[in-house]
Amino acid sequence: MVQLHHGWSVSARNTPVPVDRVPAAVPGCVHTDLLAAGLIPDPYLDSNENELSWIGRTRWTYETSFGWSGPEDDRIDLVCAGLDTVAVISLNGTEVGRTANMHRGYRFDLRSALTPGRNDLRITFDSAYDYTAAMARQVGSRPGAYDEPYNLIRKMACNFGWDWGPTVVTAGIWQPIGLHSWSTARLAQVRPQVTVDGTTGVVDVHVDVERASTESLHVTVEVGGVVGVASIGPGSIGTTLRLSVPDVRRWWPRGYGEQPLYPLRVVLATEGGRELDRWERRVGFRTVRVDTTPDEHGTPYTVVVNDVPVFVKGVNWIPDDAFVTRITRERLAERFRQACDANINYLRVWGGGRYESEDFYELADELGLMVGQDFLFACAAYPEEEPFAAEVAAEAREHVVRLASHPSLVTWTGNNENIWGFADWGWPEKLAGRSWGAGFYHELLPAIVAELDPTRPYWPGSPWSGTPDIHPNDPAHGTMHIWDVWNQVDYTHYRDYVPRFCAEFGFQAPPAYATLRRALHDEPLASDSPGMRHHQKAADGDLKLRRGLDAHLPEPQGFDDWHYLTQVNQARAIRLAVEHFRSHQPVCMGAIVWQLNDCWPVTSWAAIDGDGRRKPLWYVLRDAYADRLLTIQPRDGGLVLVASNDTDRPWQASADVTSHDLSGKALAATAVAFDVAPRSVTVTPIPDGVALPEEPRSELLRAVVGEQQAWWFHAEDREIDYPAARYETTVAPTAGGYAVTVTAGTILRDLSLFPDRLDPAATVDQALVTLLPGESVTFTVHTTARLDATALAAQPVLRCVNDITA
Ligand code: BMA
Repeated sequence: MVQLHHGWSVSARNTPVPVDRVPAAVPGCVHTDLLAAGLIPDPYLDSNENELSWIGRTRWTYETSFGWSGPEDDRIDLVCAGLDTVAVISLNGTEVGRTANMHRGYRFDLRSALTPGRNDLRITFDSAYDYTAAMARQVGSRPGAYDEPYNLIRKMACNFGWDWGPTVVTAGIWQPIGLHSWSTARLAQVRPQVTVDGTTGVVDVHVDVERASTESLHVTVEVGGVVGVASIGPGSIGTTLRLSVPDVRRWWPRGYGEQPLYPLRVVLATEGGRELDRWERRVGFRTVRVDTTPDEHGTPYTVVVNDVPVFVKGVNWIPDDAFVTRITRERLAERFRQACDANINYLRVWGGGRYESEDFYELADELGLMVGQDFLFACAAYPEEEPFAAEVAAEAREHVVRLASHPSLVTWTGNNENIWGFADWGWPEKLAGRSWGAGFYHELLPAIVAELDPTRPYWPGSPWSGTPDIHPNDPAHGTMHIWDVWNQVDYTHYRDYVPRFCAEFGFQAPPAYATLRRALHDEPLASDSPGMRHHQKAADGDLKLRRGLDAHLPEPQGFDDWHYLTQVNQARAIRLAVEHFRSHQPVCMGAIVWQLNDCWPVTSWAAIDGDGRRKPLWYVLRDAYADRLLTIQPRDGGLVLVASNDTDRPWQASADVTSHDLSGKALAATAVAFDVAPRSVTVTPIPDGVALPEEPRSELLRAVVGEQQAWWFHAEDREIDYPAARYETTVAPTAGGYAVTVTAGTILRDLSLFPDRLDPAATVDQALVTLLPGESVTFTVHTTARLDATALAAQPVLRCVNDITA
């Protein structure tokens, strides 16, 4: 394959700024080309997004030329791994192909249009909006959660804007493009099916060829030292080989074992042994199923890997940049490192994004991160008429095959929230009998998975209860999403649910201060300044943030308080939910937080903001998803101590549970012994004499086992009579930055340090530390900058809840 990534330009007519043969990056998109050429401002800064909507409404022409020296091979193909989206491809003025699906790869035979010498290649992209308008006339429009036509085109849905993302309707050559010249035959498709039986790894390799001649072919497959060979006779276009590999080491999710990967090689040759094509991936030996056998609680949804039920400690994944062509392997590796460091073991690839990349899945394979991939349908009714039925079938077949080699991929899911939407969001009236996607989720997609990859479970939707007879979002059945918390009710209502598997729940907070300062020029920066408002896309998002604060925390006295408190509140909401869900293991077997990452600087549910900075929520996930978790939970009018042990060893310990007043004085104490079997939970009542306060506003409870602590406050912070925070600090330079030690003079609630306020590149090792008087903590700050020691140990860099005074 010869890449055609050079010499491209992009042009358009009748645009607000002249765009005539502007240098274009391939792979890339028009927005990033215009940005690089200095023709548009950065769409991610301030409210620039608003001025750039013309880009999505314009027809774009990409052009390059290449030399060709005449016929040597039987075939010369143009291979386009991905075009965004409605494209006409022509060579020397002759049309060679048309596309209308960003999620597919294409191959066009160029022979009839190629000429020796210079060849001019042109790809014209129609406006996605013109296409969706035509589709609306052809098949009728369909209801959706947002007023954008993302359901009438096979293009990344969130490209049209989302409740965390900008509307930047891209066009361009978003995946590699190149010339493939070949003779005799090539590997059209390799479909490995990998399982394991005892200690024997089993690989069924389905090989399909495309032919330019009828001669006999020879296939060699090799994995783990085992070699298989087969012939493909003159009339045939494929073969299947089964290889059994003795004594394989199994691939495990992280936290359960190692991730051995075995190279799998397929070589296509002529009968005479001349190599024609080769294909190589790494596979891992494991089994996966989802246990949904009804029990006394309803219908579980338990991911079982190698016959071991796995508690999913997950996060939802969205495209890490609204301009997906900027997402490098290094960037994914950094994000995945952040996920692993937060003890996450599962990424759900949400259906409004993309079928994730090879880089994504290779990294997940290596790290033992399980992945659930949604088919690309989100928050809307989708037409099942042509051209959509054929496009959906083609893209599904392509990606089910493409991703089959990856052990990290554990499940396919039909869509995001569409079955729920049809049940609850008033769609049936608007649809008046028109199709909405049910045939995709219940028939087409499961049939494709069953045909092409029966090793992987399929689930029709997120959420889905397992049967049309039960509401799709029933907590007792299958997967559920909890969104009344955040949208309508306080986060303590997470405790109203014991979901079998909670695939979405989330709470917003603004991004890090340094991220806001980079993206916004508001002066002064305020929770309602213009840039802040523009970078909040959720319906009534700021009101919901405020409602959340009002239920728990003291009144913020300005932006810095508001910023800190909203971040604290987000972290606490999710801590409450995760600890509650884990305390109900094994009835509940999974939690997937909405959402790990962002695609630009924005106030959102993310734990890591659009500039890659960790919010306090990230630190809380690290604790709440830790292998060993100690948490105090309310049960039946009293309090219980829950010990959750997500390891293979028993955990025997005795926790010191002490009730204190706000001065730190111990009021009552008890020891709570527990013995938690591997991969399970114990729930032990705390005696009422310790658990129940005389004066809820001035007492608290703490359980301690070694490094593990669990806190319980009997009242909300805004009701507690906290003393004004007093503490002493020392700041010591270290090799990598500074050590900031804080010694509490009073109780300090959720003490946190935000070094990005002084150096945007600085990071800190912990957040939300609560101390009783006399106790101390050392924050390790990583920075290469010289920081002002006084500023580093004072507001607004060093904060706690009880330094907020009216
Ligand atoms: C669910 C998700 C997303 C959305 C999130 C926050 O609906 O599936 O579509 O961004 O909630 O509202």
